[in-house]
Amino acid sequence: MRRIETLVLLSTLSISILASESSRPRGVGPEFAKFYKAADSFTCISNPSIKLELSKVNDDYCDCPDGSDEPGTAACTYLSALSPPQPIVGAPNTTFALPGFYCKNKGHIPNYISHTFVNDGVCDYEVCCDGSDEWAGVGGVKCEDKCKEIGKDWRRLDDIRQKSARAALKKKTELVNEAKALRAGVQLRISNLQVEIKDLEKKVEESKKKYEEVERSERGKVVKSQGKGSKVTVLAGLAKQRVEELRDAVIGLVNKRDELRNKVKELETILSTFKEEYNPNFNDEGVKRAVKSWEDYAAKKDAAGEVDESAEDRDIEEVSKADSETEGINWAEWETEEESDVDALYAFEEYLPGPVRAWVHQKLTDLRVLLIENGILADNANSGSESKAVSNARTAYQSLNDDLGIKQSSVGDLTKDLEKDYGQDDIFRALKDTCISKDSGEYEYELCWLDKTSQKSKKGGGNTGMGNFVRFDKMYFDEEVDAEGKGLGTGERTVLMYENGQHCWNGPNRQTTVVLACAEKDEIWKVVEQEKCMYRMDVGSPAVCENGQKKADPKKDEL
Ligand code: MAN
Repeated sequence: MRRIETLVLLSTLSISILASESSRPRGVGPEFAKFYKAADSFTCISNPSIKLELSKVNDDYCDCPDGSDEPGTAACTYLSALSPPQPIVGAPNTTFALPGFYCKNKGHIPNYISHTFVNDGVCDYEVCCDGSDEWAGVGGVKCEDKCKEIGKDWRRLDDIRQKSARAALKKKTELVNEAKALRAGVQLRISNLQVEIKDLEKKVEESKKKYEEVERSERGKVVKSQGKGSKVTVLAGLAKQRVEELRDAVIGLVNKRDELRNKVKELETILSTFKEEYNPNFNDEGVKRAVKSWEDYAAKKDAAGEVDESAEDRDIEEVSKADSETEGINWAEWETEEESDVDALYAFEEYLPGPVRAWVHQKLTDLRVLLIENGILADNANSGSESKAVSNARTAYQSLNDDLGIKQSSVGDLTKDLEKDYGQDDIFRALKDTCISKDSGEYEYELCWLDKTSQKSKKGGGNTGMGNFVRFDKMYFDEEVDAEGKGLGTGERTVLMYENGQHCWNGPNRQTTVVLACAEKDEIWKVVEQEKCMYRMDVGSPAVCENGQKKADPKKDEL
């Protein structure tokens, strides 16, 4: 298909301009008619110093440096960018004054075709449906006027396109409204949270105060040990346990000793009997040695005399007795704390009449706190045991404070979300977290709006990340739009950049350029891997439709 260089679609020509059509030279569009009105001469449009006879217009010879004297021929086509450079002697200006050869296209839409294609022997119905570009019949070519049928077909397709464009715009409006509602929802959540935070801050302050008060007043109280007790009491308990263990060990040893003593006595009796009864005439060396050893042992024992162990035995017996049976330690005395003077004062409260009791109690507590704070009394709070009242107050304070922290961080997150770029009209807020997918080649591709892109091989295996959304961008495209309206068309398009996907073996981290064009529904049209692991996704979405936007350049698909 031939590439048409310069085209200007003229769908809004005024009737008055059309009325003067017949008086214009061939190839002149209505907006240039005024330059060709003079009855006696023609002045080059961009070079008013050059005046020509009227017969020089469309005489297939290029006189004006801007080509304006040849609106209906290809004589000046060397002035176009595609023409080979041809230096024109003395030409001050080589910019073409006209956009092209004007095809009236009656029954369809008037259009300009590049002068290059005028009388080139090819019917360019895509642009000139009336065949007027081949007026000279070069090579015998005859281009009949097809504007009626082409125009009819175009209008039918245009009707579909317009309907689709209206539906797309309606969808877009819905998305914008949805995004507005979502934004309002976030704002509402923030303001609700702010009210809750204010209330909570008060409660936290109160509960903190309460906790500190309880802690302070508990400090002033005499803590009656529940279970663990004071250091002395604990020590007394441990000492009592240890003494009992040692006592048991002594008793065990005494029993063992008595057992061994009895065994020795028994053996001595056996050996003494043996010495009395053995036969000295029986010359057995072993027996003689044993008798001799026994005699030595007995002699040594006699020499040492009887050892009186009764005192020692008495001591052991005394130590082995329980403390309650002797004059030993009175553990009960150590195991219960003695009442302090302050305790006595507290006990004294009980004798006071009701109304006075509370007042006196408070005064006593304050006094005790004062004494603690001035280092005169020991601080119960440091004793390691916390009263239930203090721990309850602390838990209540901490839980309110934690709740406050959570709410404050939610407000932070939501505020950041409001500042985040969700595209024009905040529209992608409505699409965020939704995904669309497409089967293409050996992969299934997925696009999750403002989140990530991925591919999944049909042969199995997991998802491969093709990038995470980083930013919006704009890029210019000049591409085709198919009969169904799918394609990027011509113009600046919104682009979503997805970067830092899964690393590509021997390559970069995968990334995807998602190019958006207006469509009735969200749809991935095409995925191409332009370079290794660098993908481009062409996607249709109503989110990028513009009011009055020409959805597709009709130059290719309309005919
Ligand atoms: C996978 C896919 C392809 C990519 C190769 C690179 O097969 O992600 O798109 O080209 O890895 O090794």
